[in-house]
Amino acid sequence: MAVLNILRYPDPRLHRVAEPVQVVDERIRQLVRDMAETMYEAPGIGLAATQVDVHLRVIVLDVSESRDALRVFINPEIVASSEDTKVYEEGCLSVPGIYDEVERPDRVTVRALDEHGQPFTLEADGLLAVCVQHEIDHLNGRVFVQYLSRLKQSRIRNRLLKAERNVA
Ligand code: QAP
Ligand code: CO
Repeated sequence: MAVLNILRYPDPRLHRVAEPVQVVDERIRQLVRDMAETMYEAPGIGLAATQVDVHLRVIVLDVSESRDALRVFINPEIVASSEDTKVYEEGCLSVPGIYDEVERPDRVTVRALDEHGQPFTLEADGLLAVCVQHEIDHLNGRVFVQYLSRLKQSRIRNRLLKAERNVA
């Protein structure tokens, strides 16, 4: 197991579009274990492979209070979304210290493969629905700040670049 390095906005690698997983093999299961360890250590509730600079369609998330309900999504696809939307204050391990409101469909149906390559369908609402949509966005090269105004995006970019300089 290993804690992986998390890319930080505005790293251009966060905007790469991830490739589908061809075969769910031991290499993918090792990636899933490392991503889960990285998410729990952070701590966070969701992590996409893009955030650890692996451009494959793999997501881990755990929205439980008890931190013992890991969910794995390989090649996830949103097959249905509700008409009604909800606004939620989102954050991101790649955008530390920044939280802002994003409006998304309230409920989504997701199809994916699990870590054994078995297909499943999940009907998600609440925080799970927000999180799975946020993580699928990462696989498509989209970071939640891109839903905010240009002004907010440039403030966030400048704040994080400044923070990066201060640690170097
Ligand atoms: C995505 O985000 C998410 O700024 C997962 O300093 C977030 O795990 C989906 C985190 C909210 C839905 C709602 C953020 C940790 C963790 C920070 C995370 C930070 C430390 C974010
Ligand atoms: Co994120």
